[in-house]
Amino acid sequence: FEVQCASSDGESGDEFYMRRCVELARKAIGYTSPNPLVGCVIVKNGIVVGEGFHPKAGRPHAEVFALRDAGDLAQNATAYVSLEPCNHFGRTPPCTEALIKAKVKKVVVGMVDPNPIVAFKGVERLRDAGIEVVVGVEEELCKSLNEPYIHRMLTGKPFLSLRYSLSANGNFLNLLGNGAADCGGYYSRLLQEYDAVVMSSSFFTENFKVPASQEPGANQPIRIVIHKDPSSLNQVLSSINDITSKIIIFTENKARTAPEVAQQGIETVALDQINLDVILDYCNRQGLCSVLLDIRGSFSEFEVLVMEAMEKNYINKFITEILPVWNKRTEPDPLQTLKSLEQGMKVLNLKSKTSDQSVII
Ligand code: AOF
Ligand code: ZN
Repeated sequence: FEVQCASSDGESGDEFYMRRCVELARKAIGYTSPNPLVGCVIVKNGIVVGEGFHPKAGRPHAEVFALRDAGDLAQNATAYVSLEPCNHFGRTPPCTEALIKAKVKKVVVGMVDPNPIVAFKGVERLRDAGIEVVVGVEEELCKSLNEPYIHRMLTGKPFLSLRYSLSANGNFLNLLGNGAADCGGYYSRLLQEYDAVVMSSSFFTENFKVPASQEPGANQPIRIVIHKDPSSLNQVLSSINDITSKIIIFTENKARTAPEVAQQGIETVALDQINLDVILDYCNRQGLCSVLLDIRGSFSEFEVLVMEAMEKNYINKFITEILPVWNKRTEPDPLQTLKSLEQGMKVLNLKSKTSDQSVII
């Protein structure tokens, strides 16, 4: 006998189990790049007999963990996977072969893998082996789980988000709201989620604190520090007292040579002019799928990067925090600076684009 539906609101069991896959996959948030987040559930006669998720690049895939968990019960069972099972030898062997060997009867896939080495080949391989395959269950949810991975696969660039705080009268603020303090709230979760965070050095020199996610067991993003003036680099280096993940400082050469790297775990790169393409290429080469451009500290360090991001249409997501303050900003007003650069339209565009993704504190 088979229990078809495990939920109460009349949807099919497929959606229910796929959502469980996504829930499992999310346990590895922050850890899997350049790989995607993937979850897998093995169901037999309406009972979950195995569960697994991909914990980290280089480790086995979700299907392998779920099949191990199910053991012999995988035979004639249905496997739910949030991403199409791979059909290639990467760091690990193909999941299609593992599913075939385990003799599952049916595979329900959330979304096709955009990785060109996989793209439909996994589905075809399973069908060729006589396994029934259903594709596209809870597809939007599965896609939203892996927005950065999909974006990088399709464009060759990391997914870029711009985070900033605004006062009620529309000025950039150099602070976070209480509800989003460094030690908790959405900011902490953002750091957990993103592979890299780009920040101004003034953040360090003013706070003497490296922002770190406080989520339990969180992976810390690579910190990319923008510090234009190499002559004061030592000051920045000495204010960094916590290296829980790699720190890389981008500086400008300006005919003066940057001092030698003073501390272990900190890398410095001197460019003629700091630019986003170099930073994004660096992240891409490191296998990072998502980058958070965090506007705090001195806005002047960021101005060029933000303008470049807007010019080139690189920003995939705007994360706006609007604080209940009405401030008269100290000079120079960054919004005025942008306007004076005749980018008024783009500023307006930036504002309107925030509406559906804003975090309002
Ligand atoms: C799956 N299940 O859990 C994951 C998949 O180097 P590898 O062997 O880890 O392969 C990485 C690629 O495999 C990755 O780019 C993506 O196409 C796929 N990831 N596939 O069936 C999983 N993480
Ligand atoms: Zn696989």
